[in-house]
Amino acid sequence: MNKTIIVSNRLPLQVERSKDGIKVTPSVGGLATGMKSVHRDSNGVWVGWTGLTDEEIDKSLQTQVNTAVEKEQCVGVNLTEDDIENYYYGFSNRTLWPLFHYFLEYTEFDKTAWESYKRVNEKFAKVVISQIEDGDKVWIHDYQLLLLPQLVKAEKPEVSIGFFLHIPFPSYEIFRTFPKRGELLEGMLGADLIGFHTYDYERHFLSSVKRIANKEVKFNKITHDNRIIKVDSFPMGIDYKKFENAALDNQKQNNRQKTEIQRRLDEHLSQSSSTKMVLSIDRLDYTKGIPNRIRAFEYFLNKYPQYREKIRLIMLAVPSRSQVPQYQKLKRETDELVGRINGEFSTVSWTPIWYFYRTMPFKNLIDLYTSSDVALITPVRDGMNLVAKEYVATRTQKDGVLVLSEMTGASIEMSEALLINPFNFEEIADTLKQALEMPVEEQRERMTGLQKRISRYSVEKWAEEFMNALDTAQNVSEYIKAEKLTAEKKSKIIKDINQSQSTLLLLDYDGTLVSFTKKPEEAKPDKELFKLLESIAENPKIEICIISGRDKETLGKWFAHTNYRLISDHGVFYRKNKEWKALEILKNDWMEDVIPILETFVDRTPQSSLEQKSFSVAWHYRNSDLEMAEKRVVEINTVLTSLISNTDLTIMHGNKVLEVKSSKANKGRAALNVLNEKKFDNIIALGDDWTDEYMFEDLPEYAHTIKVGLKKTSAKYYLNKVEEVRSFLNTLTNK
Ligand code: GDG
Repeated sequence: MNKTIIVSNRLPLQVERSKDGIKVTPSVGGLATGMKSVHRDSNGVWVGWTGLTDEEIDKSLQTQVNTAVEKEQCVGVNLTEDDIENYYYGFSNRTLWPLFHYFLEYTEFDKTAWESYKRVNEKFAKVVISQIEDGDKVWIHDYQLLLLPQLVKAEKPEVSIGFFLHIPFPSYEIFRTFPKRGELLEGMLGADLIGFHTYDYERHFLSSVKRIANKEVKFNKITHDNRIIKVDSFPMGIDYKKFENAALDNQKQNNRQKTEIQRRLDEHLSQSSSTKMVLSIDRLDYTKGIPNRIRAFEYFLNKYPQYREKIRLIMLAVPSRSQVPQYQKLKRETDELVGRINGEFSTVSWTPIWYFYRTMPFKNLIDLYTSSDVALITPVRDGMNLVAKEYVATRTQKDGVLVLSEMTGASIEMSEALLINPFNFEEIADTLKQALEMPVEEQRERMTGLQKRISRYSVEKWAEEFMNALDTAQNVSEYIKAEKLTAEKKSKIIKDINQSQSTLLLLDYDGTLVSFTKKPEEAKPDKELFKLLESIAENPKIEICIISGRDKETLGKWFAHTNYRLISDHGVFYRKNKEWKALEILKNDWMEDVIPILETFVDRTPQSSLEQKSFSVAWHYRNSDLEMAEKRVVEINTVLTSLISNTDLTIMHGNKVLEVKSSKANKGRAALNVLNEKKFDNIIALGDDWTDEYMFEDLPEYAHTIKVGLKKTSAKYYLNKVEEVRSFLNTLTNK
């Protein structure tokens, strides 16, 4: 049975050394719940670090650890102390985390940490690859493993790989500052499906893919390495039922069953009917906007003194990454701020902030959620923020107000919350007042809307949708009807050559026989290509015809020493027996109107250029910023369409080139011209471009039409790249 291999930095379990050896406790976090159906309920495997370094597990314990972990359907990746220092605390948390959360000033770039990150991603790749069997799928999680998709894809190209980023993907302007930006993108592009929490992160990623990696992006699909990679947003949900049920249990408990914290909370709330509690829960992380929140709370107490002694901010800050200096600094800052405000405002019976710096058991978490009138969640940047959703799930009476930063991914789905800008203290203070004074009917109305959405899109649903999308992601037949030119099909073509009298071999040039170069004039035929074509031409049953958009001077010069048929300028000129003739009588007086217009686009689009041919003008933008160039293409279309409306001119969109030419000439008409002249009972045609589609469409049914690259086509077959074309042509030589 096919399985899913889940990969994350940490395994969803705690491994501890105990007196009797090794103790493994499964953790019950949101991710583990979401993955349950693909992990526990099927024969899935989870690959990740156990939490113990190689130094902590001596050799004698290793087998015990492996066995204990295996029982939980997990496989450990062994990491050393040095790995944790450099890959985890170093590159992941001192480089990627701040960079992706827009904290450029905190982003350190250290070569040793980068090398370690690469090495550890390779360690993960080894373990993942060792687990893969035919038909398996791989789902990789988060920023610690950005290079892993490509490492796995390189070894196992047939395996379907999904990648999900739990943190924001920053805008191009931020991402571009990073020295290893290209490598990170290449790493991610090994996946077949790339998921983000929100459309904004998706949009930022696609922009970097276009502008840094120079890949073709159409809507949410990237063409790369002859694969189509799907990018989509999947807002992660929570285990809604778990939180709702825990809240219901909390209400049912009698005084004896209550926790110490619950009793203290009750005590505070019973002081008067106007006593209110405001809650915040987060890891102590600089992205969570903790100092802003405390300062805004201070501002609130000064602006609305009537709330003193009536409200209390309960702040649970969970220790996190305390080895990293910025986190130590944040801890000091938070301690000082809480101390100062409590010192300034406290009375004998009231302290404004209750501050807990620790983790709490789940039961206490529920005590806090269910006892708080307002949740005040103010991150300055947060991929999603599950705390906001958990608060909503525990409000079984449908009361309570969520005040949420608009910088969280969650805010996009939670429009009934009171949204705030975490940098605007005035707004936070006023919104907090609005929340505290909100009529119950309005609270219920807002909470009902939130609960409907959050309960529907639970973490299980999130995982299910991602897996469904992964299933269809690799199914490229959705877009491409052509079949792969397999060895079997190649043999059939060769058989047809042998059985027929004469075969016409129509070959496009750029992108088919040679790869694209930065400058079109550099893509000259190489020695090997000449040799290959000569060997084919030795077969008297095959006639070669190069059919290209290049001008006749260039083609004529390059192939001067051969006797191949040549068709140039997209079908305007035809060379046979070394004699050129015009297939179409075309004018070019329109150029004086079109060229000045295109020149204004060259001036406004850096790195683009104009090529004037005998009967067409081409605007090349392969070296330009693709995002900008694509906008220009739309503009050019608009400007030129009205100009050419009563002419026989047409605008053609090639591979990073836009060409204006007469519609009277095209490769289809030109190819038919050759066929009218001589009877060929077998035809093979290869091309990569949009312009070759005319040829594929117009050729008789018996032609073997072959598209180069994974693109929409009317051709029957496809090959991936120039190298594959050459290897196919080589089979035609019989050598
Ligand atoms: C990253 C992204 C994205 C907190 N304190 C305690 C405790 N928690 C639990 C909460 C919640 C989780 O931790 C925190 O999740 P968040 O989503 O709020 O934040 P990050 O840890 O930064 O997570 C974030 C997330 O990944 C998922 O993709 O939403 O944007 O930064 O579930 O309940 N749990 C217990 N005791 C505590 O003291 N038991």
